[in-house]
Amino acid sequence: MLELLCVLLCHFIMKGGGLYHIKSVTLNVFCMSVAQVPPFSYLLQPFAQKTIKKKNNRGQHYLIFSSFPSNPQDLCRQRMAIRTSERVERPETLRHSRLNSVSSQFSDGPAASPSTRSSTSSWCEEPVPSNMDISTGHMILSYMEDHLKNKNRLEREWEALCSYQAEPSACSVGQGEQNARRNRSDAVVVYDHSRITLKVENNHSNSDYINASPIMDHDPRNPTYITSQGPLASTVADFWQMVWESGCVVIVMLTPLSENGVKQCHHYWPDEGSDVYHIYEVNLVSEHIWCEDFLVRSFYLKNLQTNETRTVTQFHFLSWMDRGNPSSARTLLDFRRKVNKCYRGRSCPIIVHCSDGAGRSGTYILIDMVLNRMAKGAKEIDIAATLEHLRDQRAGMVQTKEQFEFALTAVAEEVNAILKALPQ
Ligand SMILES: *[C@@H]1O[C@H](CO)[C@@H](O)[C@H](O)[C@H]1NC(C)=O
Ligand SMILES: *[C@@H]1O[C@H](CO)[C@@H](O)[C@H](O)[C@H]1NC(C)=O
Ligand SMILES: CC(=O)N[C@H]1CO[C@H](CO)[C@@H](O)[C@@H]1O
Repeated sequence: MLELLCVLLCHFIMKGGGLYHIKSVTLNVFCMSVAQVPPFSYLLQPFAQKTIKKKNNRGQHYLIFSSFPSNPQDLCRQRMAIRTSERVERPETLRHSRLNSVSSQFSDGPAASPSTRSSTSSWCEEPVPSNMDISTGHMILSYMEDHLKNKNRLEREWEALCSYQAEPSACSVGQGEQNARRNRSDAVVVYDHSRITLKVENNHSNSDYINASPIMDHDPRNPTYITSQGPLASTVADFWQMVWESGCVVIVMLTPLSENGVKQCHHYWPDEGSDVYHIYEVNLVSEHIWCEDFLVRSFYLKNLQTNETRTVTQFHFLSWMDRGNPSSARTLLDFRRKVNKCYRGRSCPIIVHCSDGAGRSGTYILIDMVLNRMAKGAKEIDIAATLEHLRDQRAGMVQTKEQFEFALTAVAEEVNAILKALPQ
C-alpha cells in the first residue's frame, strides 16, 4: 500500500537535452523492506517510559525522549540486530530490495563523459536499515502528538533556546578588518574556538580564514559536518581549498543561487567543462535532476600542485528559501536519504552550506544528527540539547521557531516511516 503511494508520489520529470542515463539509476519501486518479523512495535508500546524536562546546569528545561530497557525490548533489539546483519550478509536480499548504491554511481564509479546532464523519474528511497530503539521511536511520536495539541509548549522551548548563550563565543578573527570581505554581509561570523583554518602554505589569499565551522558529534577530534556560508565570488578558491583539505566528498547545498533577486550564494562550480580556482581544477562530470526540488552534480576535483584527484558529489536542494522551510518534510527526508546513501562508509566531514550557513544548514544538520543517533540505537534523544550543542559550535544554527518545528516534524515523520517499514 505504502509502496504504491510512494511510487505515485514520485513524478516523472524530464528536463535538459541530454538523454544520457547513469546506468545503475533505476526506478526503485521497492520502497519498503521485505523482511518478515512479528509486530514488535505494537507489543512494546506499553513498556515505553518517558521522562521529560531535565534540568540542566543553566537552569533551563529541556525535553527529553528516553526509554529504559526491559526484557521485551532487549529481545526485540536482538531480533532487529539479527535482521540487519542478515541483510548485509545475504546478497540476494539486497538484490530483491534493489539497494542501488548511489555512492557507486556518483563517487566511485568510472567517470562518465564530461558534462552530461540527465534526468530520470525520481524514486523514493527506502528507509535505511536502522537499529532504532523502538520505544524511543514511539516517544518521539507521542511527543509530536502532544505537540499538535499543545502549541504553547514549543513556544516555551523555543524561547528557552533563544536565551541560550554559547560560551566561549569570541569571534575576533572573523570580525577582523582583513576578513570582513570574506563574510557575507549579514552572515554569521565564526567563533574563534570553532572555525575551519585553511593551510596557509597554499597561500592563495594570505589568510587561513574561511567562514566555516566544524561540527562535532560523537568524535571530539573529527568533525561530522562542516557548515559554511555560501561562497562569495572572492572566496570560491578558499571554498575548494577547504573541500580539498578536509577530504570532503559530499557537499550539501540548501539554497538556490538567488532568491527574489537577492544573491544567496556564488555559482562556485563550472556549468560545463572545467574551471580552475587557484590550484583546484573542478570538472563537472554529470548533473542529475532527481525532481523539481533537488538535483545532484558530480565533480572531478584535481589538485594541480600534486596531480591528485577526487570525486565530489554535490546534492543541491533548490526550493528551500531563506528563513523558510521546504515544502514538505517528505521531500527533504528523501533528499537526506540520498545524501547518506552516497556518504555511507565514509568518515570525512559532509560540507553543508546555505547562504549564511546557519539557518537552513542548522536545521538540516539537526535533523540528520538526531536521526543518525536514533539509527544507532540511542535511547535518549534530546533535540533541544542537540541544538544547543550545535549553537556552541556555530552561532544562529536554526533561525526560526518554524524551522525548529519543521525539524521536529521531520524527525517524527522519519521515525514513523522506519516503524512502518518494520515487518507487520
Ligand atoms: C605567502 O604570504 C606571505 C605573507 O603575505 C608572503 O610574504 C609570501 O610571499 C607568500 N608566499 C607565496 C609563495 O606567495
Ligand atoms: C603533474 O602533471 C603534469 C602534466 O602531466 C606534470 O608535468 C607534473 O610534473 C606533474 N606534477 C606532479 C607533482 O606530479
Ligand atoms: C561583506 C562583509 O564585510 N561582511 C561582514 C563580515 O564580517 C564583519 C564582522 O562582523 C561584518 O562587519 C561585515 O559586514
